[in-house]
Amino acid sequence: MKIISFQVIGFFLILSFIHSQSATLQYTFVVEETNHTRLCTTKNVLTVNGQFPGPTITARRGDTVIVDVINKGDHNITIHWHGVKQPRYPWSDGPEFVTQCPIKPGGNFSQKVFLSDEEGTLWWHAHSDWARATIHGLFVILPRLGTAYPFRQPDVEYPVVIGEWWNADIQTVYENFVNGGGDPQNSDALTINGQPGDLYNCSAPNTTKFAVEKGKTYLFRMVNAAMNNLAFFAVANHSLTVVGCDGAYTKPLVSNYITISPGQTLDILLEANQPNNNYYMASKFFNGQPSSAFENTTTVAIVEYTGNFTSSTPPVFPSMPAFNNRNASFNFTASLRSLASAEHPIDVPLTIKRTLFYTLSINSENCTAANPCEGNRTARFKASVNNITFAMPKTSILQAYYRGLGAGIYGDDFPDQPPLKFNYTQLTNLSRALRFPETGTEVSMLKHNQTVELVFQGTNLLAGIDHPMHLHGHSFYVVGSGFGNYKRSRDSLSYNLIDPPLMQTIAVPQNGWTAIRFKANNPGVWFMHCHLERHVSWGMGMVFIVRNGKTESSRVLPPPSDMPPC
Ligand SMILES: *[C@@H]1O[C@H](CO)[C@@H](O)[C@H](O)[C@H]1NC(C)=O
Ligand SMILES: *[C@@H]1O[C@H](CO)[C@@H](O)[C@H](O)[C@H]1NC(C)=O
Ligand SMILES: *[C@@H]1O[C@H](CO)[C@@H](O)[C@H](O)[C@H]1NC(C)=O
Ligand SMILES: *[C@@H]1O[C@H](CO)[C@@H](O)[C@H](O)[C@H]1NC(C)=O
Ligand SMILES: *[C@@H]1O[C@H](CO)[C@@H](O)[C@H](O)[C@H]1NC(C)=O
Ligand SMILES: *[C@@H]1O[C@H](CO)[C@@H](O)[C@H](O)[C@H]1NC(C)=O
Ligand SMILES: *[C@@H]1O[C@H](CO)[C@@H](O)[C@H](O)[C@H]1NC(C)=O
Ligand SMILES: *[C@@H]1O[C@H](CO)[C@@H](O)[C@H](O)[C@H]1NC(C)=O
Ligand SMILES: *[C@@H]1O[C@H](CO)[C@@H](O)[C@H](O)[C@H]1NC(C)=O
Ligand SMILES: *[C@@H]1O[C@H](CO)[C@@H](O)[C@H](O)[C@H]1NC(C)=O
Ligand SMILES: *[C@@H]1O[C@H](CO)[C@@H](O)[C@H](O)[C@H]1NC(C)=O
Ligand SMILES: *[C@@H]1O[C@H](CO)[C@@H](O)[C@H](O)[C@H]1NC(C)=O
Ligand SMILES: [Cu+2]
Repeated sequence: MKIISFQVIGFFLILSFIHSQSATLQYTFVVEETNHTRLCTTKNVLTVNGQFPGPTITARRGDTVIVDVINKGDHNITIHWHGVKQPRYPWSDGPEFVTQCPIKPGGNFSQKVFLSDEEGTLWWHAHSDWARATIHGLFVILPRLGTAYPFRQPDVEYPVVIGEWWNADIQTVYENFVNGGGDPQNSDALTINGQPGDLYNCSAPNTTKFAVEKGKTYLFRMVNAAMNNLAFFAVANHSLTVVGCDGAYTKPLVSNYITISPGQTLDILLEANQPNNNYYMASKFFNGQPSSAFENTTTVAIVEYTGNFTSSTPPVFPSMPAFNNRNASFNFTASLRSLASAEHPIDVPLTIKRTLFYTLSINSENCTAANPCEGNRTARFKASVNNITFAMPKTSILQAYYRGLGAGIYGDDFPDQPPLKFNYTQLTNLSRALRFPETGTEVSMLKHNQTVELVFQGTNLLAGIDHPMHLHGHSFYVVGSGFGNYKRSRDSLSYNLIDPPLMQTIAVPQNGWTAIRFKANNPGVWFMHCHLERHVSWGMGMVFIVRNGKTESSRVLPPPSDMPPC
């Protein structure tokens, strides 16, 4: 008897030990060229472990994930864990030349990924040139053992990764884009889980399929991993219930369509409550700027009910907003709310110590004999934040900062306000002279624990367009947004300080503004940039350095011994 009851007690001790304990998980990512066939084109693409999209990482809240990244490709590479804050440990964050030098061909880097309060769906991707086109995958963060989802337990979970496929080599696409100075070549297809779907030639047999059973509930873990556009998404005849965004839970939001920007993630419940049939799931780009060059294609997958029935052919197609419906895009994003429950409380900064106002602009730079553009262009595109085009240094800002060797590599004068006030969203006759930005590598220094409000203001300098702004190292509360010019005396009154969504990537609306708040409680060097790849390549980015706190436990941890050298 005694022994048995001792064993029972021991069993419970082990259980409670498991409940409170975080795990350390191990993954190996081999970066290598592997052949893939899409649109009747077979080509070598840079992948992780041969997969496009790459492998899904699955962990639990608070776990540590060690990923050994081994570069067997012929391209410099870095990997970023998008949305993971990495408390006090920017060393593994990944943006090339911001927190590390790239892993060169033949090199390797063991990256420690420290989860903290993230829960839901995030993703990982390359952060080096345009390699993320094919190097990306989901990062699933389950609740801690013994805790449950704050919504109905789904019967099945499915990944939904929206991506893009180029028949041409992506590095060549990137180099032509940089050297030419114009827009990049459009991709040849949008994809769902790597497949274009049967609206594209030569793609029907491999269309992605999701088996569903009437009466069951499905959780779609979704990311927009596309390079250059926001996307609309819908499933025919089914409403979608959003329950999470960017690795944090939201109040259930029911909608017939969703908008998702590059970098953003959504957790979406779908109830299989329709007559047995096949239904298309579809996604297409959103772009408020109608132009002939706009990539106007649609990717589909098929939601297939199980059982015996005669399916509609083709499957039922969903209705989605028109590709340029900016109200539909804005309305969806502005409808997201934090769950803000007792189990998942929020902590919106109410007293602000630092107020920032950043303009986001598309700019111009004249082509000159000394700085020529291939082809016949007279000017190349640039982009800026507060009129500064971010110049990527040749060595890691974090390494320079940590060693106190920043001088000559970056300046710490990134301005809190734009240099000029003008009618940012004026539709016509904006002075051409405003188009030419300055270039520099400027960081903005934030004190430890400083509460920050940052208003992004989109401008119409060359072209107004949505900018999905992404901040590394922190999540932020999106407290307000609107079209037109931000006016503090009016717009701050309408802030949502009760249940604003907690995000790391927010689409600042075309010719509009978005206000975010966060606490700079994570010491380190953190990139902030537009997640449209062409815009960040044109220089729409800047860097925050969050200073160390006073205590040992609020300082940046030392670097690992295997940091790749420049
Ligand atoms: C990959 O595809 C290329 C182009 O079709 C071909 O030359 C090469 O042999 C293929 N490699 C492998 C390993 O299949
Ligand atoms: C990683 O790089 C180190 C240093 O070059 C080398 O000693 C080691 O063998 C490499 N490991 C792998 C798995 O490639
Ligand atoms: C499919 O192929 C046909 C014939 O080659 C071509 O005319 C058409 O434009 C292609 N459609 C797409 C979507 O690529
Ligand atoms: C479908 O995928 C298989 C396996 O990757 C590939 O061999 C085949 O060419 C693809 N079919 C089409 C039509 O793309
Ligand atoms: C986009 O495609 C749809 C359907 O093919 C077509 O009706 C629409 O005119 C196209 N829009 C543009 C801007 O090309
Ligand atoms: C967006 O919301 C506004 C205000 O609720 C409404 O007037 C408008 O019709 C909505 N637009 C779309 C496209 O849903
Ligand atoms: C660029 O070229 C245009 C047209 O030649 C000229 O008006 C403008 O001043 C130039 N801008 C700069 C910054 O040199
Ligand atoms: C540049 O202009 C010339 C003359 O108009 C034309 O022949 C040539 O094709 C153009 N080159 C490019 C790359 O557009
Ligand atoms: C700014 O530009 C917008 C759009 O062209 C216009 O409606 C508005 O009246 C302008 N505001 C001011 C203060 O000139
Ligand atoms: C950006 O700075 C340049 C150089 O000082 C200036 O000519 C231009 O007017 C500025 N533009 C804006 C929008 O501030
Ligand atoms: C910031 O807050 C954290 C947690 O409350 C605390 O540990 C740290 O010392 C604070 N830093 C400073 C500089 O006060
Ligand atoms: C790879 O990165 C190193 C810096 O670490 C740089 O010197 C080199 O030019 C890069 N190679 C390529 C192909 O970009
Ligand atoms: Cu942008």
